[in-house]
Amino acid sequence: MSNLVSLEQRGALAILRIDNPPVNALSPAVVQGIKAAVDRFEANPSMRALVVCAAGRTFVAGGDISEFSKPDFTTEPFNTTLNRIENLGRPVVAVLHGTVLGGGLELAMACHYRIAAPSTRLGLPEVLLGILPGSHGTQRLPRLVGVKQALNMMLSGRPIGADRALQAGLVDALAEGDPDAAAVQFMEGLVAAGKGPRRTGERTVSMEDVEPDFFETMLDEVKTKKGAYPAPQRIVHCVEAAATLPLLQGQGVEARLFEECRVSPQSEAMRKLFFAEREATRIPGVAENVAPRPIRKVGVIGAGTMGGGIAMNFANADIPVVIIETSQEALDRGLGIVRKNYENTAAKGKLAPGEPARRMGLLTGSLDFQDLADCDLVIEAVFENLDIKKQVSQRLGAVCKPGAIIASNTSTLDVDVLATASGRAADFLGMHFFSPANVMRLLEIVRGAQTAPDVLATIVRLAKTIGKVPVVSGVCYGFIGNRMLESYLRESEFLMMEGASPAQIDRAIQSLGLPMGPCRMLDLAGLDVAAKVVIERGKAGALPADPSYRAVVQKMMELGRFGQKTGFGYYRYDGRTPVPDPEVETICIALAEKYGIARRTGITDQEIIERCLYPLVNEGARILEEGIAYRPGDIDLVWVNGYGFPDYRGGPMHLADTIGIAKIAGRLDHYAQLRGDQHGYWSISLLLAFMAERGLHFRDWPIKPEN
Ligand code: T1G
Repeated sequence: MSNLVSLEQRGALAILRIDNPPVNALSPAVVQGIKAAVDRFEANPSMRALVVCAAGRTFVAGGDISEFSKPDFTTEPFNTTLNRIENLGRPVVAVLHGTVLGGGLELAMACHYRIAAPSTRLGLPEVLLGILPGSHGTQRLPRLVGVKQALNMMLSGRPIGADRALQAGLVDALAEGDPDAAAVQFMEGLVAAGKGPRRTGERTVSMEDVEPDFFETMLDEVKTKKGAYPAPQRIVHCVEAAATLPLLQGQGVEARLFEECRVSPQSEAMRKLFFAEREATRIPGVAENVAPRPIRKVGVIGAGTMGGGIAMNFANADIPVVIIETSQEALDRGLGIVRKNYENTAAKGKLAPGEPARRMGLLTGSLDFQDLADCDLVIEAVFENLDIKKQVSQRLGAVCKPGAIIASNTSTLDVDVLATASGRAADFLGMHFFSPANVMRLLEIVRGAQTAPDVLATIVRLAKTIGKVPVVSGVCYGFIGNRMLESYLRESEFLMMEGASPAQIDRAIQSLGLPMGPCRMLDLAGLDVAAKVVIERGKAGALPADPSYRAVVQKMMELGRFGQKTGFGYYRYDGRTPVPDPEVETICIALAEKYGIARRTGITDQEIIERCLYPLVNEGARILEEGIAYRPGDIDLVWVNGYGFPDYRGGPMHLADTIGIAKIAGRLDHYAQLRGDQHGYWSISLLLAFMAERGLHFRDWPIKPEN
């Protein structure tokens, strides 16, 4: 037997235990070990029943994702063993705890009975990796819980709790206390009751409450909502096969469609993001075993849109929050918006009825900074102005207790300047949330020059607690995301002055899979907000010596065209619906004339994509060169979780690899020739040039340009 899988006999029972830390992933060795254990069980009739369980913090959390890109990867050996387990002549019970996901739940469903610890979560999250359950999950789950519940679980990828699993018939009992003892007791009960194997595969899928055109409707729905993803449609086909074909034929359909997903570029991109998310928590210079500081109470300065959203994240994680405002009226308004937000979510059935009140109970409003004195972390989310933020940082440095962490939600300003103002630079860092802060998953953590390692480790860990994807950035203008966004917005404005309409620009960018293009995005965020950032940078002398630089957004603000909130910006708005506005073209024609920019027709979508995306990738390479970001994967996480970049494209750096680094470098050079490069907009970063010359890709990271 391998040390990853053991088979122990206890009286008439055999205990098959998987032990492959940290999450008992089904590596080839584990799959081999399970097969060997089943061989031994089959060969030993004195073993009257089999208990399948796992050591450590969780039962099997799925197939080993790191194996899926291997050309010879196959689910066949594991699947054969699953059918053998199901067809055993003696009862088999799976004892579940932790997160029973993917192949782990499929193993459990091949067993005849399932008992679970009350805190167990069960799910088939494969769709989040761009694949579908490939070990009979699409065939056995509908037989156990019905078509609708099964599709809901497989199309959302969300796990369900043990209670719901019990109600749904996915598990047979909840096991309090020692799982082994519970298993022995459960099996002895079975044997005493003379109950034998109960094969899920022999069940038929109940079509009782299923409309005749159900699968057709579902297919249309997923094609509309998730057309760019290979897996959802195939999941519907697999479940339809489960409902209409015998088990083995259904398994055949599943195996074929699983393979189509596995080898798809979309799944490769999404799997890469899975590991990038884990890798992003490793911070150079911060040991993995640094003890985090305790965060039991949080303070938030500012109850505006960002402050309110930030506070909700902590209340959602049961961490009490003090929210500070300058006036009672502002405080009441801010807390009122948070309450409304919770009530709306509950009204949609996404929060239990009592939850809005309970979470509001964790939020305390105050006008007094002294009420922050016992907070472990304080985040300032005041107006994006350097002087105001310096004053607030200074006050926090004075009022916060020793050991408290002080953070700024600035999206652009110099965190080291704010850290110095606080007088506690080692306890200071940036926590850049994205609007709406209670929804967007990204948390850009800005590491100051003096931020202490335990402060970083604390906030990276806290990010996971509040359901965020942490990415650490060094200090520079706009950190990782907004810095790369700058060139993307610059080119979108030049394209408008040259003759492309906002609608054409947005359509071209949306063809990449982004939910909206730059014009619609800024209209939503507010053209006044965007213009003020440019003007502030101009005052700080941080803009190129180009009078036409970001001239369109500044003109829009001048004309009071702030975007959706004023009913017109790059578009005119009919409610929330953007409508092309010929007035914008008039404005751009005038600006083009003012700055001597030639207008032209026939600007292609491809040119728009190249001029918006390639400089963004080039800036990403510069950010890697400077060590502002530690890995290309970190940059991809920023764009996927903060800017709506489609996960099935893996992020801009992954997409650049699929386009080809040499091609991108060539096109940057092309535009430098075509447009002139007096302002360095098209100058190729050292890293990108180095990679292009040597045929390297971002996936070859780490790359040192000098050698
Ligand atoms: N394969 C390989 N490595 C995995 C893994 C997996 N399935 N799950 C986790 N890891 C690694 C992870 O990279 C990290 O490594 C460490 O374990 C701890 O993870 C046929 C084919 C289980 C909820 O999609 O959702 O089954 O960084 O930091 O926050 O149908 O991990 O320490 O080196 O995330 O406590 C389906 C994926 C696979 C579940 C735990 N299963 N995992 O979260 O720890 S497809 C999944 C998770 C499948 C079959 C198909 C989470 C977790 P390192 P962690 P965590």
